[in-house]
Amino acid sequence: MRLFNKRSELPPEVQKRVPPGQYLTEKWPVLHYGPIPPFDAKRWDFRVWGEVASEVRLAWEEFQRLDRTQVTADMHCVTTWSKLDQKWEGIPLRRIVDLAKPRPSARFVIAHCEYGFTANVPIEATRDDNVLIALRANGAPLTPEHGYPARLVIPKLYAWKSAKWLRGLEFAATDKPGFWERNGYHNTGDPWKEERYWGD
Ligand SMILES: Nc1nc2c(c(=O)[nH]1)N[C@H]1C(S)=C(S)[C@@H](COP(=O)(O)O)O[C@H]1N2
Ligand SMILES: [Mo]
Repeated sequence: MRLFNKRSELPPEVQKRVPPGQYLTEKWPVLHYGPIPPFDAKRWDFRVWGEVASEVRLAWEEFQRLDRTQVTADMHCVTTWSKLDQKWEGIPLRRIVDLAKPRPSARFVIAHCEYGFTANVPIEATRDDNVLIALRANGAPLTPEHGYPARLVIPKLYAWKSAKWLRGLEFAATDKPGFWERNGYHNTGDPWKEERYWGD
């Protein structure tokens, strides 16, 4: 297994997929604050609320039966590692939007996770075809440390927006900075603009 480090040593076609200031890794690091939450299929539910025409509450049984999609996408962590060609399988965010029908007043999406962790994005960032709620990664169910049973994946933003152990989505009229966004990380987090920290 090769572990490239310097961006300048990568072949040009790979280099152009690695945003400025990032290093390529072939391992998949684990990064989060706090403990890994336990999963109880009987108590788990997925909720959508806020500026929506129909609130959603799905039990695990129903949630994991929603139609799935597969996405291959690169992953960029603000701590400077990038991992190319992650293979995700899960529920396209579009499917959740169809169920909940956000009102025109909905301008932000707040991901709500176990233990009160949240991450905020402008609603536009959730409209790409490769945004999904992943249940599987690289051919297997998510492992507990990578977000089992479900995590948000928004490939075009730094990976702290790809909230693990996701339990719900809130559509909001006003922005609500999430956990990392309140703790020094940039509110938007576009890796191609190196929006890493407050003031970048
Ligand atoms: N619930 C939760 N999700 C989270 C985090 C967290 O602290 N809590 N950290 C984020 C950060 S900073 C990164 S880089 C990615 C890392 O995902 P991975 O551990 O699967 O590589 O998860 C994101 N999702
Ligand atoms: Mo991160």
